[in-house]
Amino acid sequence: MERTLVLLKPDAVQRDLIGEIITRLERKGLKITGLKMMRLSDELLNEHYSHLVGRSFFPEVKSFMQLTPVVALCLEGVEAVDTVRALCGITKAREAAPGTIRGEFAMSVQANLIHCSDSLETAKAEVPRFFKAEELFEYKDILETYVYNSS
Ligand code: IDP
Repeated sequence: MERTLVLLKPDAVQRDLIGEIITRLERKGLKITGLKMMRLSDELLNEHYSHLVGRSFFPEVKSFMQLTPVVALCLEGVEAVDTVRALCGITKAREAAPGTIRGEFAMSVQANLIHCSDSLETAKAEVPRFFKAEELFEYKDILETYVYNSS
């Protein structure tokens, strides 16, 4: 099982798409092991988007991510990182594939609704960045047998 981090960005919150997006992730078979609403501090955003520090649009990304609280999720599943990435679609939302979250609901590069970890290594850093150990839960999902069957 892998864990991955998802953030529902301020445009998802403002556009009342929280439920729609979580429903898609749940229905795919991903297990929610952490879920909360939070405001992102400057410090947290500098760390989270450290690969964008120095880019001309970085200040805009930061102020955009602070427009409203975001919804943070930790999702668990077999190959969860790549699976969630595929469900989200590419960064430039208007070119994201139909059927993906960004492809179905967004047109912008910046306001693209959702963040998800881009690799297992990143996920291992991002989950504890947003969730304390006591905010993550282990429980038995009775549908798991059917979600994966044998593989
Ligand atoms: P990702 O979110 O698809 O992994 P990253 O390259 O890590 O993409 O960029 C992080 C976020 O920064 C994007 O989701 C988007 O909101 C914003 N961003 C990326 N490139 C641009 C840009 O050229 N202009 C404005 N915002 C951008």
